[in-house]
Amino acid sequence: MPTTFLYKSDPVRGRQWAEVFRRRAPDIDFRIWPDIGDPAHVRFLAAWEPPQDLGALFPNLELLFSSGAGVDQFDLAALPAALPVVRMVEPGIVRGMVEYVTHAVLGLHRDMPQYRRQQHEGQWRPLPVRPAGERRVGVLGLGSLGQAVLAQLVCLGFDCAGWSRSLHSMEGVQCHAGEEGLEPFLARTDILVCLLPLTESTRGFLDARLFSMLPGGASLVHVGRGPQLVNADLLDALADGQIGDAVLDVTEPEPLPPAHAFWRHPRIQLTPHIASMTQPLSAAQAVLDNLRRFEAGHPMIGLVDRARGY
Ligand code: NDP
Ligand code: OXD
Repeated sequence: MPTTFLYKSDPVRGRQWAEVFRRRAPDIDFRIWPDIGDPAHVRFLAAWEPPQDLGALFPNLELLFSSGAGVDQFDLAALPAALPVVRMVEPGIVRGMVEYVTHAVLGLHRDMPQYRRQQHEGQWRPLPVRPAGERRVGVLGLGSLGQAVLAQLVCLGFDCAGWSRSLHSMEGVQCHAGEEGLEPFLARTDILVCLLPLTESTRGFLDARLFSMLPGGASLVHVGRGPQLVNADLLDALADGQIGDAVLDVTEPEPLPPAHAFWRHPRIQLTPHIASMTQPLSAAQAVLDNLRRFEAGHPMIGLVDRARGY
């Protein structure tokens, strides 16, 4: 039976995936939704939003790839129980995130938000420069993105720590884990970066309780998912100075309604969920490498644990 790889995401990027498959895997019939061909031939699907009722639509589907790093857009409980789900781990998305977070952390470290406010008020007022080694950066989430970001921040000389569900070990990074590791991790964090996946345990995680465990005036860089942040708690923490500045790439909802308080807040910098994006050429190659692993019976990179939700 012929093998179809079906792509259901941005069609412009899909055409770049098609070119990689044409060169590297001419044996696979690569198709872009809605041109599905014979549904019985579809063994592999890459999607941001998969179609409803996958099991009935594609009876021979063997793998579902997310076209992005997150899988929270999938209703995991509604997918066929035995279908393996694989998130996107590819060098392009990692590089983009390293650039974005490094830029945000350096900006906060060198007081750029404060200088912008001063410029607005016509004030020429130098602030003391603190060496990077005296700035404590903490990253929530030590997955493929959190670890790459930390490796770069360590190179820049920041005092770095990370927090995850299970305990990790990273050169130059103080690693903490689990509920008992959260308080000591937050207590030593001047710039907090959130790179957690959205799951039932991380929804609403960035709230008043968490902010109260940070040193007063700490900053937030949020690049995980909007629903992890309790918007009203951030506004309160900014109002009372518990949080000094926030850089938000993700919000709930996206986009924010025109009257939302975040748009014009003097201590919030917003970007429209662009911290990082899957790069089509390296993504198609990473997916093909995973397909080869799957066919050889080897573990795939980025296989989702459906019970954990990431
Ligand atoms: P990974 O799955 O590789 O890593 C997730 C990390 O979070 C792991 O270290 C995991 O711990 C930790 N974690 C998960 N749940 C918990 C929890 N309840 N308590 C403590 N730690 C937890 O994900 P990636 O690094 O690839 O991506 C992270 C997220 O970044 C994505 O899910 C997505 O939401 C976001 N993202 C945002 C983008 C943007 O443009 N803004 C672009 C790409 C991704 P452990 O290691 O112990 O399993
Ligand atoms: C992703 C994203 O998960 O773009 O890839 O947020």
